[in-house]
Amino acid sequence: MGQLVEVKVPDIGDFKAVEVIELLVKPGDVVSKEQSLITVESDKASMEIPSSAAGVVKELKVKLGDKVAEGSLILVLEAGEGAAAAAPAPAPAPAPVAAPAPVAAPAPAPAPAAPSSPTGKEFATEMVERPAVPASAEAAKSHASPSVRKFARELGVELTLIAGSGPKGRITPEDVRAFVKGVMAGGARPAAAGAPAAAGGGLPGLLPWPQVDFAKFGPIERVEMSRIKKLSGPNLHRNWVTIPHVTNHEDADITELEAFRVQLNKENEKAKDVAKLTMLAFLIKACVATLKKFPDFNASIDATSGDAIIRKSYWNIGFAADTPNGLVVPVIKDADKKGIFDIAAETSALAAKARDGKLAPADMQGGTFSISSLGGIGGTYFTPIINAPEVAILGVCRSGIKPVWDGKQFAPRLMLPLSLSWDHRVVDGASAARFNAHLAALLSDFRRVML
Ligand code: CAO
Repeated sequence: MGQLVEVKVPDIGDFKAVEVIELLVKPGDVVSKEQSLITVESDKASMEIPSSAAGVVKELKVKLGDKVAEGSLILVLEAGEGAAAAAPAPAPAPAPVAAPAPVAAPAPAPAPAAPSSPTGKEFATEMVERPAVPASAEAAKSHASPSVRKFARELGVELTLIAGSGPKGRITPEDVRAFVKGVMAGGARPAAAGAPAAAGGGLPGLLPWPQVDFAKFGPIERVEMSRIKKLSGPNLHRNWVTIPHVTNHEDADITELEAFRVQLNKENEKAKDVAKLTMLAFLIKACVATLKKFPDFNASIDATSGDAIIRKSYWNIGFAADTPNGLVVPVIKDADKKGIFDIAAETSALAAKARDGKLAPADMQGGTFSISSLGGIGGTYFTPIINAPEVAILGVCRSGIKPVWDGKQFAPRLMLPLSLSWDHRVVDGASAARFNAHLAALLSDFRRVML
């Protein structure tokens, strides 16, 4: 049996009682000299305490939450072959890493390289001013020990994307593993897909989501989200946070168009197999004509390179359908080749299928542009979320009679509120304004759709 060696906390400067927040070894582990044994934390910094000798861990003398200072016994080692057992070498310097708060504050210029055996005073200064080198400035704010940082670096994981589950939001090795597993399993970040509960929905730099015991304030009911909501939520979240959305609003004068629609429906009231014409069907047709004039709105960003726009020479228009189980977006394929009656019949069939939960995946694929119409419900304007990988979506609200100046007087006109959200990486405000103006012109004189 090798000689027993006591490994103690070395000189850690002015820090008198630092808390043990991580045990990096357990009895039976073989450790090498300078291998990190425990992580301790003061209110300013955390650091790993390295071993002064090589050997096998016989007994841990500290537990999580203990307060230690210079000279505190960490563990007993059975010295290995060739280990400096009898006269252990002076303990190597602990590896410091600044805690989140001090790093977030403006830091003084980095200190010059530390001496190999810093004195307590020098080391204390070093802890605050020289954090372990993080992958990025943002990562420096993440709360993680040097070994976890090293582990994350080895796996190429950005620490800012991980919500720490340890005390004070500390990122543990298990958090890093769970993050990698989550990414491998489906691309969704655990924090984003699972719940906002983790930390700001997995977004870097955000505060943790508030954890409130709602039952403390009154009766509550927990309702499981529908399958559609569970699937669409993460998609909407991704689209909202990753696409730079801008929404342009416009009013279209649909006085004549609505009169035409009502007249046609009246004419066909008794006809069998003729679909009721809806404003949505006219909108789809007018959008196709507008998209042909502004092809960058019927496009996607090339996802492989990210530096090209793929314009599509087909016009498949999705429309948001509200169902008891949540929102779905069936797609009218080749809307450019279909007449308004066909489009009206198809939207009504797809909407019925959606309400019955019978849409097939193919019914919702291949869209190039979407429309979200709340016209039958109400509202004035809203900001629809772009349905990626599309780059624009038209929101439509309830039309109403408004006084419109015709050059001589105010005339009562039926105005349709339009809200176009667009991806600022692909299009800009000027083209969005032109898109809306063109669409509004088509709706106010539908004959122009044929031109
Ligand atoms: N202004 C005023 N009235 C309108 C209108 C508009 N823009 N659009 C429709 N209406 C009226 C119609 O005239 C019709 O009235 P009548 O019954 O008196 O004829 C009524 O509203 C219903 O319209 P509709 O049958 O034509 O249905 P629709 O085309 O408005 O809607 C569909 C079809 C599938 C789009 C709709 O059922 C739906 O699900 N809408 C909600 C979409 C949604 O949730 N979007 C939000 C997404 S973001 O969360």
